[in-house]
Amino acid sequence: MTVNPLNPDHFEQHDDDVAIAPAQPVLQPPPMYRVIMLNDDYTPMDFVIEALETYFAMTREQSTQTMLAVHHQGYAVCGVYTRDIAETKAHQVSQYARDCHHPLLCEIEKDD
Ligand code: TYC
Repeated sequence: MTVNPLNPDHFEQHDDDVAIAPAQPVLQPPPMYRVIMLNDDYTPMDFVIEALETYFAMTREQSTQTMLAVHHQGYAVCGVYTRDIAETKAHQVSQYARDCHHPLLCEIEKDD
């Protein structure tokens, strides 16, 4: 008889009662990054409050408290995100401020 190796009926059985467990992928959570807002002497407080509401979905109360924390302490964390999202938000806020001729800046740092 001709043995066709592509015919499943002709496969030899070599499993010999060995059970093979399906591989369990080990998934790590992604590294997270803080978006930090920096104080300056020129950006109006109302502008900062509006930017925090727009880019970080804060309520008026949250954005006011965060603005005051930046104003008094020099900086505050606006949120913690994966790297791409943190970079995008920091860039959006800084670009919006530039477009409106304010020196407001955000930067990111790794959250550990
Ligand atoms: N210090 C600014 C002022 O007195 C207000 C301000 C708050 C600016 C927070 C930037 O990230 C900032 N007008």
